[in-house]
Amino acid sequence: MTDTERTIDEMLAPYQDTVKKNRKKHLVVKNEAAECCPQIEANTRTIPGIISQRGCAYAGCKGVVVGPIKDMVTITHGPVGCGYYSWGTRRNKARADETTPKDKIYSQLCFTTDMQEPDIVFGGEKKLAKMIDEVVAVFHPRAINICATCPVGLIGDDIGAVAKAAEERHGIQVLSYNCEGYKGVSQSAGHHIANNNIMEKVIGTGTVRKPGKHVINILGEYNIGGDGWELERILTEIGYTVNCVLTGDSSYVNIRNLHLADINLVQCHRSINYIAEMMETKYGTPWLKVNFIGIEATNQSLRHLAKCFGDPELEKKTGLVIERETARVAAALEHYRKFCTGKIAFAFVGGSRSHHYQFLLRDIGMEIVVAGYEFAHRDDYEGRQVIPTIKTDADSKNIPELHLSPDGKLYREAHEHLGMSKEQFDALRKEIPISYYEGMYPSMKVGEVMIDDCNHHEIEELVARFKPDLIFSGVRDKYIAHKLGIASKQLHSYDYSGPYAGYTGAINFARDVTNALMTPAWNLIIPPWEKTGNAGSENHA
Ligand code: CFM
Repeated sequence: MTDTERTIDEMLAPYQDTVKKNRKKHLVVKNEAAECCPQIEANTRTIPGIISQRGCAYAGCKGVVVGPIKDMVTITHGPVGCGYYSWGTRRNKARADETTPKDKIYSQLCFTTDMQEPDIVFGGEKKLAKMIDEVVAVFHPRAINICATCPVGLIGDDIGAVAKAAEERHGIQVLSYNCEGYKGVSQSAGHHIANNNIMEKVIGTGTVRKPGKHVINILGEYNIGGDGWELERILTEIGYTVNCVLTGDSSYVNIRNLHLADINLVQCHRSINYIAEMMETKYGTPWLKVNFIGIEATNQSLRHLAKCFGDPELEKKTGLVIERETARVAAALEHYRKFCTGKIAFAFVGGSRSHHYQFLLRDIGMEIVVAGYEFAHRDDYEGRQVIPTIKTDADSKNIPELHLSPDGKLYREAHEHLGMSKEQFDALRKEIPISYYEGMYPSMKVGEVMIDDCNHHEIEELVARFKPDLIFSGVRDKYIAHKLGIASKQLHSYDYSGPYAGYTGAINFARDVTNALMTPAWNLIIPPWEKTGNAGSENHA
């Protein structure tokens, strides 16, 4: 038994037997002997009573996928808290949209029906219909999203019928999402529900392909702290036309034209792989897994993308941009690397960043030794090849699966989308990750830990064993780290900083990490028990 395996046994020791058995399955310590990733349990219900870091289906649908679309108004049908706490709290930035037909848009607009007790007793459909009318009259959105919260499903409000009637009254699309918070086991269910609706109702309804030789979409990039803008800067310079970033700084008008692009890049696999896969089935659009977090990772993703078009000019320009940008940031990174080398970190984030940031941290000499996803699925840890073997349970059966078939008019083979022969495409598939994600495991080093749906107790125990220099997390666990006397950075919101993607992002990140590591704050704080030497005798009055 290794030291780490012993630590994990000790960490699980205080649990009851059933809890211990359950939690053990959510952990993998990378082991030299294992050729491929051992099976990890993921996307299953958190044990009641354990406070983990997860959110709800509504958060995944409204907060993550549909809320950021800037020319749609999103209505939260529910009590005020769900709408209030999901408005403006995720840093998915958007530029002003001055192309809207009547009113210019300066911010993503979200409203709530503020359900009260009478609405719960007598139903909230009329209130919702009235709100849609007001929203149309005042804001003239291109389209509307209605997101359900828990009580809507419990009392049986038919938001689909309200949406349909409103579409007829106003002549714009009104989409309803049955993303009641209790659906599934986490926000992951909400991603899926949002993906389904956008796929079924919006993608494919447009007819305008943006001008340009190589038109691409970036899926699963939410422009947190401006990440998406950094990617657009790089990709546009190389010669691509970015049709749409889904859904960071995205517009309904561009989402309608998603199917007219040549390829989908997938940054966050967890939240958007459904659309990538469904578009492949329906339109034949190929997708490529990319990671633009880290210099080497960005360079590799750009090289892979360039290969997809068999265009020597594009490959040449890609090489030049990579060379220039890598050189531009080299000195700054070298400076920060002096402070960061040899330091270790934990990362507890949703469903993709704990993997993506491993590359950027290695660029500055650091290592993530414990990597946790809140709500990822087995494929995000083990790779997509395990998807056919994943057992569906009662919770996942709650989420509808769309079974699509190729579109009679719009379907084209993947190689046709990329303007190459079938043979060329088959050769390409062997070389780069087209329609494939290998998951986090191959990036972990021996002795490092992958942990699913981690909780407060486990974080404390892992800290005691590994003594990390920095903990990357969200706002809820940031202060656990601080109370343990360890620097912490939010990897969801970037603590008001960013972008962290691409080249410019790498410098911002290295600077912020260096500041966090070098602050003398942790040595200036003396906990009361160390002052007195006796925890029991401290007088807190
Ligand atoms: Fe994808 Fe995200 Fe993430 Fe995610 Fe999220 Fe997020 Fe995240 Mo917070 S879509 S899975 S549901 S990369 S909001 S932008 S940071 S938990 S790791």
